[in-house]
Order: sequence, then structure tokens, then C-alpha cells
Amino acid sequence: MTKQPFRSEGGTYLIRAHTGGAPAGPFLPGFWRSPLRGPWLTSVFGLVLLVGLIIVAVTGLLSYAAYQPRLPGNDTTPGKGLLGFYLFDWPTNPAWMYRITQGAHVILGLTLVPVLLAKLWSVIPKLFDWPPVRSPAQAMERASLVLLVGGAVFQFVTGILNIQLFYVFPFSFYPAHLYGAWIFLAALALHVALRLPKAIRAARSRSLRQELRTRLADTRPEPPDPDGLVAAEPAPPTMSRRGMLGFVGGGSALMFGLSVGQTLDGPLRRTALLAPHGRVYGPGPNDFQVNKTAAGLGVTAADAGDAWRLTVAGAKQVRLSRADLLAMPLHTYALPIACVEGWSTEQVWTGVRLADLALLAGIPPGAAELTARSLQRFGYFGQASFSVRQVADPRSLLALRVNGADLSLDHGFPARIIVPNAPGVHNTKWVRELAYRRESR
Ligand SMILES: Nc1nc2c(c(=O)[nH]1)N[C@H]1C(S)=C(S)[C@@H](COP(=O)(O)O)O[C@H]1N2
Ligand SMILES: [Mo]
Repeated sequence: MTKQPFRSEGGTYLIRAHTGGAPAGPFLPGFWRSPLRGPWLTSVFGLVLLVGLIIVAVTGLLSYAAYQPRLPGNDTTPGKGLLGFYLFDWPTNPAWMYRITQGAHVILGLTLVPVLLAKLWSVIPKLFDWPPVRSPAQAMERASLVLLVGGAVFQFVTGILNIQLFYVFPFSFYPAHLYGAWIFLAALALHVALRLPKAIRAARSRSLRQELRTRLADTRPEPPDPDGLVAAEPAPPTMSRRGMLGFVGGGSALMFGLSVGQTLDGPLRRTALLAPHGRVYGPGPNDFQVNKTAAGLGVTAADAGDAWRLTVAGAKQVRLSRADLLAMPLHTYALPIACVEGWSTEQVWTGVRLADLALLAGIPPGAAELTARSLQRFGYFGQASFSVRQVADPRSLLALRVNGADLSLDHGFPARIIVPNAPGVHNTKWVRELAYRRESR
């Protein structure tokens, strides 16, 4: 049967005169007409995405490990025991590793957005397969695709909103992004198991080099395929495959170019237009990215003034003024701040070793875990817990100065934590208490 235009007062409709009672429009085989769609193009996008997403997933799971979710207060994800089966004691060496892994996670994620969209575009006719269910096996596969596509879109959307400091979800980002990751990875594993051989065959069915030489005038549809990706009634091409690949690749290059600067110190940082920036951060040596300002978290100059005392607790308890701290042995290290949002920077910090302060609390640094608490009045991230290894590292500091100057209030004056290779969120600012305890294992 053929489709028949049907006029009514409302306008023109296609009536359900088509095979199998399929509804009209996108469910009709003739609706999707791009002559570029086909197994080759889909497999090229799919394989690029597969390699990229494996890196994004691994670096994402590493980021969860970097949070040391097993230490008190670092994570409140319910059921993490199961999802965190792979967790390990996060190292302090190399100090810049989280800078690389988290920078790669965020920047590669952004770079893959055009590829993800292109891949979804290339298979969109499959979304409208009719009839929707042909066999139990096919129904299962379609259900897994819902999780695959839904999971990918959910992960990209939540991740991108989070790095734009756009906390709009009605749920907490960390557990949601973590659960989403596992659901997506399970669906991806199934998809790869079912499709990888076919995808590799499809990718080999045409020569990439040849496609990159083929002009619009010589562009022909791929041969008809059993999966129905190739249009049944292809329209004349308006773009070559070379143009399509260039468009997607150019989009990715643009995303990369506009975000990579957030991990570079120096003037190139200003090229990171896709990272929230453009603020004034502070005077002279303190002029580098501020994540949360003092004002934003209810920290006043008076809180951080002469009356401020640091409580160091453990087997015994002491209270120290900033002058007391400055009178202790001070150490200086160049160490990064690497935020989960992907931006990072290296600065030169001066302060007292967390290990020396453990001794003051009466706990040997080789056995001391630590929870640092901020005097901030509201907001999250007011505390962080550290492992024995982190406390014992000689570069782990309660920093008092940065780049030779006192910390600015926004960078955590009077004192803040700096721990090598820790995620930025654990570099607690405006510390009021260091609570040491013997390792609980
Ligand atoms: N008390 C407190 N410390 C904090 C935060 C916070 O919200 N409160 N934010 C953290 C985050 S998320 C990062 S990335 C770093 C950023 O440090 P900076 O603002 O000095 O660059 O501070 C961390 N320290
Ligand atoms: Mo952060």
C-alpha cells in the first residue's frame, strides 16, 4: 500500500495506510532520506566514540577513587560498597596525576559531544523501527539501547551542567553521575558484545582515505543493509561524507580548543571559553582561579581575623594561632589544585606539614588519618578526610601562604589544606579544625 495524503479541516495528514499499520511520518521507511546514513558512517562514529568513552569512563571512575569515598564524610552515596568494588588507596604520586586524569575526563567528554550527536543522528531511523517489537531477543536489545542512549545523554548532560556550575538537578550530582556511569557501562558492554564484529566489518567496508577524497558530486549512498540504516529512498546528497566527517571533526576540535586552556597556566588559560571564567580572582600572587568565594560561603574577614584559632585534636588537643603556625617549620612546594570540573593550576604553597601537626596531636604520622573542617557557614565541601598516606606525605601542607604572599581570603586565609594529587575539593579552605585519629583498620 502507499501513503495517502488525507485532508481535513486541520490540514494534511498521512493516514495509517502503510504496511503493518505503522503510524505515519518518521515511522515510514521513506521518511529518512539522507544518502549519507549507512553502516560505514555509523561504525566510524561508533568506534571513535567507543575509544573516547572508555577513556572518559576510566578517568571518571578514577575520579571517584580520588575522592577516597571510604573515609568518613568524603562521600554519602548509598550502596557505594557495590559500585566501589574497585576502589584503592589513592596515591599522592605523581602530584599532577589528578590534573591529567580529570582534565582528560572533562575535556575529552566535551570533545566527544559532536561525535555523540553525529552517532545518534546516524542511527535515528532505528528509533522509529516499525513494528517496535519483532521478537523477545529484539525487544531486549531495544530496551538495552534505551539504557545506552539514555545513559549517554544523562551522563553528558549532568556532567556538562556540573562543570558549568549549573547545579539545577533535583538530585545530588555525585551519586547520580556515578549510578548513571554504571548503568551506561553495562548497556555499553552489551552493545559492544552484540555489535562490535559488525561495526568492524562495516568500518572495513569502505576506505577512509577514499572517502576523504570523494567530492559531493561523486557521493553515493552505501549499499542497502539488513539493518535499514541506508535510506530506502535516498535524496540527492547536499554534503559529502568528507564534509560530514569534517563538520563533526571540526566541531570536536572547536570544543577541545575552547576548553583545554582551563588546564594550562599562563595566558592560554583565557582561551578556555567553555569553562566558567572571566572573574577577578585576587591581588598579585593570589590572582588565580577561585572556586567558591569566602562571601559565597558566609566566611567573613572577622572569622579569619586575629581571633581565629586552629584546633588540632587527636590523642591530645592544642589550639594554635596563625603566629604559632608561622613559628613552626615551614615548607614550600609547587603543587596543583585540580578541580573535578576539569580546570587546574599549579601554585607555590608554603605552610606547616600535616605530618608535623599529627605529632602535635599525639598521633604518629605513619598511623594518622585526618578530617579537616572549615569554618564556612553554609555550602558543601566544608570538610574532607585524608588517608594515612596523604597525611604522611611531606608535601601535604596546612598552607598559610601562596606564591610568597599571605593567602587571600578567597583562597582560604588564614589556612588551607594542600595535598599532592588530591582532588581540588579536598583542599579545604578556611580550616578551623584538624581532627586526627589512629587509622581504623
Ligand atoms: N571550605 C571550603 N574549601 C574548599 C571549597 C569549599 O567549597 N569550601 N571548595 C573546594 C574546591 S571544589 C576547589 S576546586 C578548591 C579551589 O581552591 P581555590 O578556590 O583556592 O582555587 O577549593 C576547595 N576548598
Ligand atoms: Mo573543585
